[in-house]
Amino acid sequence: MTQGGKRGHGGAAPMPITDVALRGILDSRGHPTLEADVWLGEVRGRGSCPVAIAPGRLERRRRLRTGALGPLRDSETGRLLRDELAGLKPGQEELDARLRELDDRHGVGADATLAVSLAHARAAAAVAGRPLHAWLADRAGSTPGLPRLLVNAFSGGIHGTAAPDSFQQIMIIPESGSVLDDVRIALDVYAALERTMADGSGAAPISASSGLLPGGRDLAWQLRTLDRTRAAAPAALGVDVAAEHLRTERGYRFQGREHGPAEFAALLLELVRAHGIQYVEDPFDPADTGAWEAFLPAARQAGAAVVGDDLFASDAGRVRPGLADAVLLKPSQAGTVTATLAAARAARDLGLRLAVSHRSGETEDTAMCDLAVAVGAEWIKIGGPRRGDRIAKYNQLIRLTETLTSEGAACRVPSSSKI
Ligand code: 2PG
Ligand code: MG
Repeated sequence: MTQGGKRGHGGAAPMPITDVALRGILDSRGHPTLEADVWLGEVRGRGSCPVAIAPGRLERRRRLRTGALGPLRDSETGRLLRDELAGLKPGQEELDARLRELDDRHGVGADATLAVSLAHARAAAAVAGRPLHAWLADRAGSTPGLPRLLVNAFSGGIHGTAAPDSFQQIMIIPESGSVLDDVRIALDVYAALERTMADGSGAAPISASSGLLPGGRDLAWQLRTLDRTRAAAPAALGVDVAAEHLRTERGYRFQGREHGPAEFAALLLELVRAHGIQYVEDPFDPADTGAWEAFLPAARQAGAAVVGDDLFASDAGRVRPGLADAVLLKPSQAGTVTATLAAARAARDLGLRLAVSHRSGETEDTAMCDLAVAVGAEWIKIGGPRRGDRIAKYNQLIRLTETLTSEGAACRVPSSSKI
């Protein structure tokens, strides 16, 4: 990780923070979350924090602020942040260390620290005259690149029901070789699925992250339907098992039965082979490291990449080899921009791949797209292509594609390469 000023562009000296204003806004599920404005002189940056339906137990915690909407400048947290930060001239890393300390000491919450951290990053990028993705890449010492899409087709697990016993997401992974064509493929496949699912009014029910809700149709039906629908399109399949939420005392609850870890692994591998699944996220609970270790070589051999979400919780200190092929990054798990970039660097240092992900409750903030491009993530996961909160991300990715193409940046993983 590089300090501002030491590497290439974006090296403007840190500016003093002149003001910090916190406010309560709504996420895409209509739940309150936090947004922050950070002022560096006349320049304002803004950032907000998404909210998960059921966060993993290892991630940084939000602070519960029931019903806190509108200006929170003079709330306990708002005042504390302003008093502690205004007048400082910190640079991003120092600011983020300070924010972490304020969370550890006063429990301001990862929602407050991320909103302020991101707001500062945006303001600092503007002061340096750099687009956010380029400014973040300067900090991370990474080469920007365009990711492949993970498109939520069917939702289930805890995103579909209070008693989860199936995958949280089944995703299509378009593989045309260009982001714009990938978006077109995603739209076509999704629309075809939507027609299959539509009720009498022509509408199909969707989850918080805009995946289709299969209702009474079981997993076998969903996978069969996906195989048929994408038959003519260059698109692979991925799944988020979100196994932390399927954990029972002796194993995992899946498809109406409890399975021991070894039996569950065998069942997952059978599905990987039968449907050519190329991406498997969180196949086991984070504590079940033995199961992860045994699964990794078998999954690789079957052609799937294993990805750690709740396992690593976007925490550099948790990233270690032998468990997964890739680290999923969620800034709200990490709590600050610097901690997120540190997790990205820890992954790269071990030769692991990266995915950048939304949360089930999103705001209109699109910084996750800039982050994915900045660290050259192999994948980006932004939900199904429906509703404003997800579409805002697709649109930002479309814009970034134009910027990166005109910068002549390395465009992406070639379509021929296996994930
Ligand atoms: C995931 C995310 C996003 P949540 O598991 O990857 O889809 O879900 O925000 O509920 O953690
Ligand atoms: Mg997940």
